[in-house]
Amino acid sequence: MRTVTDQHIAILGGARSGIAVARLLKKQGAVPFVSDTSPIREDLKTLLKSEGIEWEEGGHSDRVRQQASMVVVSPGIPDSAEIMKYHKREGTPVYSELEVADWFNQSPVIAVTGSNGKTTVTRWLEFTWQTAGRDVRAGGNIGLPYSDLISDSGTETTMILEVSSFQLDHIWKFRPGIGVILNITPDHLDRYEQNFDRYADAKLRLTENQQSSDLLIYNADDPVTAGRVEQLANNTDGPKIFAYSIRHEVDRGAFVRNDTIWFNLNGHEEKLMPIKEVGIPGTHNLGNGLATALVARVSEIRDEWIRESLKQFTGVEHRLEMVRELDGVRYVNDSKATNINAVWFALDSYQAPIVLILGGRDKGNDYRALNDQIRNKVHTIIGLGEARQAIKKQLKSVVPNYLEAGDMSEAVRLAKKQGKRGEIVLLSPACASFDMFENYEHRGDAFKEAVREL
Ligand code: UMA
Repeated sequence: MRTVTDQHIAILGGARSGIAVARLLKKQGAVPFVSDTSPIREDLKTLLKSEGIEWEEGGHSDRVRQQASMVVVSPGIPDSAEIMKYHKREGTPVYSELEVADWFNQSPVIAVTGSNGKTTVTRWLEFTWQTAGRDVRAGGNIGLPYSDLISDSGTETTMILEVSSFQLDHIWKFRPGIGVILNITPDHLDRYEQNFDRYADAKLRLTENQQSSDLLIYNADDPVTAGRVEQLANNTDGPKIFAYSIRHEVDRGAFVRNDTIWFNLNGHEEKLMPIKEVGIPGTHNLGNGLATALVARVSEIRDEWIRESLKQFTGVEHRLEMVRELDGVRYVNDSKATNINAVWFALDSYQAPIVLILGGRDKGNDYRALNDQIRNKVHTIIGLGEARQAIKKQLKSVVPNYLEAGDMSEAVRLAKKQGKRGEIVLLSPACASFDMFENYEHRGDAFKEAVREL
């Protein structure tokens, strides 16, 4: 545990991460000061006031430039922000909320990263631990900051964290006992100078402080992840590496043989269960299930609880979430699909013809990566939000019917006109939500409300 008593710490960003870490630091005896370029929510200001934490809004003043011994940065603030450039020039120590929360954590940590599926696996692990009757907290990028989990957890608790590249950008000593890398596909390239290698480097930081008593679990079916992890394999001081694959058998980890999930641990093979019993559909979810099962198995959760959890888990909100069936058309909310790869997997999960609602804040996407899936399955695309122009330019010639909507309710009404019995209306935007919504949850809720009003 690190001592921060009486230290003046500048917290950049007064949203969920900033408020949570300010409160944690205050409890640890520090003097945090929260600063945001935008207005801070009233309820959050009330909370800060009640705990004696000072703040400013509408800009970063000299107080967060000159009077701070260290800075904690929220994940949403890019290194290109003027205040970040200032602290880089000055050499001020800058840490992410993930790093700082970890200084005060006593629980074993399982950290899950990847471009897609990390919320599903984080929640699935939490569900497995609950099924086994073990004490567990889940948080991180999932929406509940790590800092908020510290006060009511102890050495018997397992801390399961969804970790984003933004949170890893400013770690120093963060060292999960078990690290999980699900996949690395293009996302957030606007934050990494359009450089995919830099984004992959950020993801790999999950394991940079791991030691030989730690474990790293990775998806051997994902070429980028596998390539990166293979480079680590020769490091004798590094973590023990386990793989999972739905395509081939692995020497150490989990795999599928004759439609059955198997473990291979220390040269000993064990059968777990038939894949048809896994509760949520889609081949990518079989991979997520394997990741979950393997993490649980190496954490000494009994196979009967792992089987139960793999059967009973129903998935997460805003991720291929079935909202309603109306006139034979299924409406599916996949608002959490904020990159191209996630949309590819969403389209891959269905055999029926699809009306696809796509768009939001573009992150430098190449929508043409969806061409094959669209040609096979999608008869109508409804473009939404700032990305409409880019989508139209790249996909209009690929899809039979291209339409545009001004808001979510119009998009859903247009989709209803286009969707026929047996088909699917799918919101799977491939974009961030911030052009029209507070976050992807807000966007998913708007979709669900519009669908329920049909
Ligand atoms: N701001 C400044 N100065 C600047 C720029 C911005 O003060 O120069 C302010 C903004 O006005 C804003 C704050 O900084 O108020 C940034 O807050 P934030 O965007 O980091 O918001 P939080 O509520 O703290 O949410 C963050 C994560 N957000 C992002 O990574 C963008 C949440 O992940 C996470 O759930 C939460 O911490 C708790 O850990 C969301 C996300 O979209 C779900 N993540 C990305 C993803 O999943 O793809 C990575």
